[in-house]
Amino acid sequence: MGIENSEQSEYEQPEEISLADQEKQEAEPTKKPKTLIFDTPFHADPETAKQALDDSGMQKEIPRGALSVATLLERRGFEASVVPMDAFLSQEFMKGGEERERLLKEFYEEEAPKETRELQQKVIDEAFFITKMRENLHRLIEEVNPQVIAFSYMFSPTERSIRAMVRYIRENFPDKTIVLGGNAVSFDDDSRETFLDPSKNLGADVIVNREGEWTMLDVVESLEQAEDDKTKLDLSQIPGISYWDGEKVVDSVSERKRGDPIEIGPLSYNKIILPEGVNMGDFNHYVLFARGCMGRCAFCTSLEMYRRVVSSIGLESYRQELDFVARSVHEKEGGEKTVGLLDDDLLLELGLDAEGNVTREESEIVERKTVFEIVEPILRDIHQRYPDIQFTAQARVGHLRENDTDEKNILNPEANTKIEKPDEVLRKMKEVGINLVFLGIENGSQEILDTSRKDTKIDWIKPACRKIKNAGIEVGAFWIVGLPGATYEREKQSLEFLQELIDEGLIDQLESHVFVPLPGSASRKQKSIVGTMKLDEDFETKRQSLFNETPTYEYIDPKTGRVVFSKTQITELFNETVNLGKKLK
Ligand code: B12
Ligand code: SF4
Repeated sequence: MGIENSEQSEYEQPEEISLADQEKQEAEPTKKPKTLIFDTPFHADPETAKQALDDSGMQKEIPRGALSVATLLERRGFEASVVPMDAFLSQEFMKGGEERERLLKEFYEEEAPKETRELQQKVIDEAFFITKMRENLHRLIEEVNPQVIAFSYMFSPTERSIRAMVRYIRENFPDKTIVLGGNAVSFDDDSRETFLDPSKNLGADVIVNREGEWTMLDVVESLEQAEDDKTKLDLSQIPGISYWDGEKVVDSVSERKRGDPIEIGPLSYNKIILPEGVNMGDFNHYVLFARGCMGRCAFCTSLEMYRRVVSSIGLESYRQELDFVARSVHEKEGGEKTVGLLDDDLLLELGLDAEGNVTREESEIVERKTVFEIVEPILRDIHQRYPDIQFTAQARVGHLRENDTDEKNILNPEANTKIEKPDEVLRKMKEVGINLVFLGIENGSQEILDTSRKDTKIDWIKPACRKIKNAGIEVGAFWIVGLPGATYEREKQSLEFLQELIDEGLIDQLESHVFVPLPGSASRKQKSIVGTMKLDEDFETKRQSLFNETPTYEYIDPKTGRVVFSKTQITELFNETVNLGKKLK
C-alpha cells in the first residue's frame, strides 16, 4: 500500500505538539480508544536512576518502536501519542537540585559520615526519580485521557521504572487497559509473568510480542468492539499476544505473520509529546530502511525477532523520515550533527522487483542491491541539502572480504554475500556523507567467533577495515568480552588481535561491552552454550547490566561444574580492552 497524499502533507509539517495543542485537538469526544505509549527510563537500582537523569546533558533517544506502533494506529483512525519519559525526568532532575538538597536536609541529619551521607543522597535521588515519574504519569494521563496505556519495554534495566508505573496506574486508574510491548518483554517469560499475574500486584492486561504495529491495532480494535467494557474483551483470537487467562500466562492461539512495514508509512514524529524546553534537535536521530538481518549471532535477538526474514519500510517513508530528522539535526545549535543509518547491516543485499520494491519472492527478483545502493540517491540528495550532516552506519565484515581460498565453504553465505566492486561502493558511501562505519567484529579469537555463530573468519577482518579506511571512512569496531566459547587464553589472544588492529591503524573507534545473555538470544537456548554458562543467582532481577560493564555469569566446565572463566577474569579482560580503546581518540 502506498502513502496517501493526505498523510504526506500531514507528515511534511511534523511540528512538535504541546499538551495544550493536544488537548484542543482532542476536544471532540470519540468512542475510539485512545492510546498513550510511555517509553521508560533506565532504572535498575538507585545508582542507575540517578545516572540516567544526571546524564541530562546527554542527548535523548527517540522511542522509534513505540512511535511506529503509534503511527500505524493513527493512520488507521485511532489516536495515539508517545511519551519519552526520560526526557521529562531529566528536565525535572535538572531543575530539581534544590529540592533534592532540601529533602536530604529534611530527612537526614547532616553529621552522618561521608559513606552514610552518600547512601542517603542515593535514597533521596531515587525517591525523587519515582515521585517525579508518578507526577508526570498522572498529569499526562489526566490531560490526554487515554483508554489504553502502553509501555515500550526494550531493555531490561527499564523494568523497575515500568513496574512502578504499572502499579501506580492499577491503583489510581483501575479502568485503563495496560499493554506492554518491545524486545525485552517479547522474549522474557519471567517478565511476562511478573506483569500479567495479578497476584504480583501489577496486573497488566496484554503483552504484545515482537513487531507490535499490527497486533496493537488488533488490540485497540477489539477494545473498540468491546465498547468500553473490558469484560467483553476477547483476547483469545488476537495473534501475537500473551495474557492472563485467570490461572496462568497464555500465548495467543497463533503467532502473528510478519506485516509489511510499507503499510505503516513514515514515522509520525508529531505524535511525540515533548516536555517544555525540549525539542526534536535535542534527540539523537536514526533511520532504518530494513528490519532484520541474515546473521544468526548467538548473542543477538534479531534472529528471534525477525527470523532472518528482512522487510523494509520502503523508499518513500525512508525519504520522508530522513528528510525530517536531517532537518531537525541541521537546525539544532552546536554539537555534533550526526544521523545514524542504523540498519543492522547497510551492506546487506536485498532482492528488488521490476518496480524497484524490495521483495522476498525469488520469482519476482530482477536485481539485487545492497541496502546502501537502494537508499543512495536519497542520501545523496540529503547530503547536498544539508552538507553539515554526517552519517554513521553499521555493516557485517563478510561483505568486504577478499577472495577466499575456499569460496565454497563460506559460513552462512546469505549473511556474507561479497559485494561487487566494494571500493566503488565505499567511495560512494563517503561521497554521500558517511564518515564512520561500525563493523560487528566482536572478538579476535576464531574459536569464540565460531561458538558465538558470528559466521566471520578472522582473516576477513583486516582487509575489510583496510578497504573502508582506503575510502576515507573511519572504522568503528563493536567488541564483546565473555562471549560463548570464551576462555581466559582465547580472550588474551583476542586482545592481541585488537592490539594489532589499533597498531596498524585499522580502527578509529572501539565500542566494547561485556557479553549479556539476553533472553531471546540463542545463548539462552542453545544447549551447548547454556551448559557452559552459570548465571548469577539474582540474574533474573539484574539481567542486562546497565552499561554492560560487569558480567552476570561465569563459565564452567559442564562435566565438573568447576569455574573455568570467572567473573573477575572477564572483568579484568574487559578492562584491558577498554584501556586499549583509550589509545584511540
Ligand atoms: C536504534 C538502536 C539503538 C539506539 C537508540 C536506542 C533507543 N533507546 O531508542 C542506540 C544506539 C542509542 C542504542 C543503544 C542501545 N541498544 Co539498541 N538498538 C537500536 C536498533 C539498531 C534499532 C531500533 C529500531 O529503531 N528498530 C526499529 C523499530 C521500528 O523497531 P523496534 O524498536 O524493535 O520496536 C518494535 C518492537 O520492539 C515493538 N515495540 C517496541 N515498543 C513497543 C511498545 C508497544 C506498546 C508495543 C505494542 C510494541 C512495541 O514493536 C516495534 C515495532 O515493530 C536495534 C536493533 C534493531 N534492528 O531493531 C537495537 C536494539 C534495540 N538495542 C539493543 C541494545 C541491547 C542496546 C543497548 C542496551 C546496548 C548497550 N549495551 O549499550 C543500548 C541501550 C541504550 C539506551 N539507553 O536506550 C538490543 C535490545 C536487545 C533486547 N532487549 O532484546 C537491540 C534489539 C539490538 C540487538 N539485536 O541486540 N540502540
Ligand atoms: S549481524 Fe548484527 S544484527 Fe545480525 S544477528 Fe549478528 S549481531 Fe544481530
